Amino acid sequence: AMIGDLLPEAIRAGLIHLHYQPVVNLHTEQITMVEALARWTDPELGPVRPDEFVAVAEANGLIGDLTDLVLETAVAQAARWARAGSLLGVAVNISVHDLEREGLVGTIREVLVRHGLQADRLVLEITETAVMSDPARSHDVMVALRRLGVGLAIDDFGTGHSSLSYFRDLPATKLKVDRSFVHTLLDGEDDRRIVRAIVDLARGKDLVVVAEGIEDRETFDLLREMGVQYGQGFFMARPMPAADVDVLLTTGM
Ligand code: G
Ligand code: G
Ligand code: NA
Ligand code: MN
Repeated sequence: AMIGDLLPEAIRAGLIHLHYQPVVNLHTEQITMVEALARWTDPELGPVRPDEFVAVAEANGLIGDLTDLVLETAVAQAARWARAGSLLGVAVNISVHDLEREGLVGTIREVLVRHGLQADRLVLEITETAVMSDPARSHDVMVALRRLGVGLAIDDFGTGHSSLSYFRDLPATKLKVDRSFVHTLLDGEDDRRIVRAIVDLARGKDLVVVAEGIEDRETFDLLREMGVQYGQGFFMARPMPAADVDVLLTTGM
């Protein structure tokens, strides 16, 4: 069987589970939030890569159901952390197709209320490319989501095509610097100039900057010195089950 044949049942049966990757304050080195990342191991296919099954879900009209499952699981987990006295926020990736859904904002409100989670504990990550596929529509949806109180991160920032005038009015709370700029940061001045420019743009709009894909101490230190507040990457922590996040929270990074 193929991914497309097995995915509907995997979603229906809740066989997609989540790993959580810590986002770390580069100054305090504390975990401030986690990004939820979907994982699926099929009995027949074995582990299926998320970029593959997300693409299949988008192509087969299943992405709404997948996003709902991820939202439900991640919000339930964040509510558990909140009840345990943790301040941990959770980020969920949403697809370009989710932005086109009529009921998206209502669904998110309903899930938050049902789990008793404060809206500001949830961040939705939207890639810059998704935002720019229908800039006017994206803007309206983002404004409605901000009214709800959830955070909005522009994912893979720097790889899409937003103009500076669109950026000026962007109702986001966070920029995630794409890991293609972070990877080669130590190699030369070009990527450093780009990251500095992003930090500068963000400061002007009171946006939080998160660097993705930090894989070594040198890059971590350089980003902190450049004024980036938060980071994510294999150097600090890989995506992991919620129980392993609990261990990190009690023992420290
Ligand atoms: O999780 P990485 O570990 O391999 O994820 C690969 C890609 O799949 C990334 O681009 C990531 O954003 C995407 N992805 C992972 N989980 C989800 C999800 O729940 N929803 C969406 N839309 N994309 C996801
Ligand atoms: O931005 P996006 O949602 O695509 O990011 C999630 C993806 O990035 C996941 O596939 C995750 O496993 C991956 N990722 C997280 N940290 C690192 C890292 O330090 N290096 C690399 N190469 N990938 C990372
Ligand atoms: Na993301
Ligand atoms: Mn990204």
